[in-house]
Amino acid sequence: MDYLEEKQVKSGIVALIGPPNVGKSTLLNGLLGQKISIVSAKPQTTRNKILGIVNGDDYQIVIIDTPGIHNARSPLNLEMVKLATDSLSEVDAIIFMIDTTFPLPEKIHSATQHLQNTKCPIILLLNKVDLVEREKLLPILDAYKALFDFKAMIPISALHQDGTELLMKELLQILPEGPRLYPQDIPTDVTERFIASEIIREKIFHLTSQEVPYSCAVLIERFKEDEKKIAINATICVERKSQKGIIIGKQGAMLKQIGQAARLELKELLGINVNLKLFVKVQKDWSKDTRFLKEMGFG
Ligand SMILES: Nc1nc2c(ncn2[C@@H]2O[C@H](COP(=O)(O)OP(=O)(O)OP(=O)(O)O)[C@@H](O)[C@H]2O)c(=O)[nH]1
Ligand SMILES: [Mg+2]
Repeated sequence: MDYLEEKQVKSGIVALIGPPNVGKSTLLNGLLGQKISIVSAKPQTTRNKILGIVNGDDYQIVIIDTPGIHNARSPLNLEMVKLATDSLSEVDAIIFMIDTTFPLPEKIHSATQHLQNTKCPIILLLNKVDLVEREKLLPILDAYKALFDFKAMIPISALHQDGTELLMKELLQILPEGPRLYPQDIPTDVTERFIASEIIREKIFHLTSQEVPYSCAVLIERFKEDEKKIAINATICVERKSQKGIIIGKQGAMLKQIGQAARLELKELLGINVNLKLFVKVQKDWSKDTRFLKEMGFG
């Protein structure tokens, strides 16, 4: 068993935090070279902690992608923010990411508050620099320098994988020597079942608008693999009857579109044909229902 070998490498755990929609999940997927965390142009896409394990010959960096930190009110959002802030304890380093196109430090004050009590080194990533002119970067860097004593400040483009080498270099300087914490051949701790539910949720984020994606939770009812295919039955839980109509669409058109997009991507990700059946159910006000949230793994 590879992972029990005591070879000393640079190894440690890094929390990836920041406001919603700044590009955290995009960065994680880019560093891993494969998609494990869903991405959308809407804020609050990620709802769970997603662990990505980046391996090299002489390092292993375990990166925790987290939900965006914001001023949450609803029970679901409070749980999401708690997941993110709880992840700050017992890590070797923190990556705090901001979106350089929304650079104002005052706006992200609530997120930086959580950094005050941490003891480990914090790297500031200024993401989406592909969208800003270079000369605009300097004043932004200065503003953040005044706000907090970051170990390093790195402008990057997670989307174009620009600047990520510098990030890796910084992380390797920070991380201690030790044994690998995970086997070398697994990129994540999330199950294929979880990835299936997330990909379906991502398609809902891409294809629907307003409150609808936030009112959807996806439960995998069946996940059965044979030599030729994986059969997946999933239920999309919505909070109200009107949302059920939107998810199903005219003559089932929306549900069909969600199913097709999810099936195609799952086929590629899992490397096998996928037989996907989707159902829609009203689970009244589930995002405020602590019992349901517990069933979903929150709290
Ligand atoms: N132009 C540009 N867009 C980016 C970059 N990184 C991420 N994005 C886009 O920003 C949006 C949000 O990306 P995500 O990775 O989902 O952001 P997140 O921080 O994980 O968001 P939450 O999970 O909601 O907290 C998506 O539309 C991405 O394609 C970048 O470097 N440049
Ligand atoms: Mg995310």
